[in-house]
Amino acid sequence: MTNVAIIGTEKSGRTSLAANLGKKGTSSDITMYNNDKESRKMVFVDSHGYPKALKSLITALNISDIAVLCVPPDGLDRNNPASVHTGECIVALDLLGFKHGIIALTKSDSTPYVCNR
Ligand SMILES: Nc1nc2c(ncn2[C@@H]2O[C@H](COP(=O)(O)OP(=O)(O)OP(=O)(O)O)[C@@H](O)[C@H]2O)c(=O)[nH]1
Ligand SMILES: [Mg+2]
Repeated sequence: MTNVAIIGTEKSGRTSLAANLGKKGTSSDITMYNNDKESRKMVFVDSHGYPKALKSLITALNISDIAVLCVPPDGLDRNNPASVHTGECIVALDLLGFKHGIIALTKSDSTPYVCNR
């Protein structure tokens, strides 16, 4: 079984991604989305309580083998107050020793690409 943490800022598309990858199961500080269809059983762990509850992020990461960091179009924009949580997620990944992972550019259909330079 492989557990995959789905993390990121508020409204970064975490639940939509997890719900597309698995079937909703147990829910507490985190919500499990199970996928038994592949040869390897997968559990996608939605850290849905974060950023309100830091515990949700830490629990999701602690029980997972790999993490997907959801970054929406304004997820690294300094004018977006929520972007600090993208940074906090990166620090948490580093402190918990995640050496590899996936960055999902979520909601990429919602904003046309804008280059300021
Ligand atoms: N346009 C667009 N909207 C999306 C996409 N994914 C999610 N959304 C919308 O973005 C909003 C937030 O998505 P969620 O999946 O709830 O994101 P979340 O990180 O779980 O949000 P919270 O748990 O409420 O913090 C919802 O209104 C979704 O319908 C996408 O790929 N494109
Ligand atoms: Mg959610």
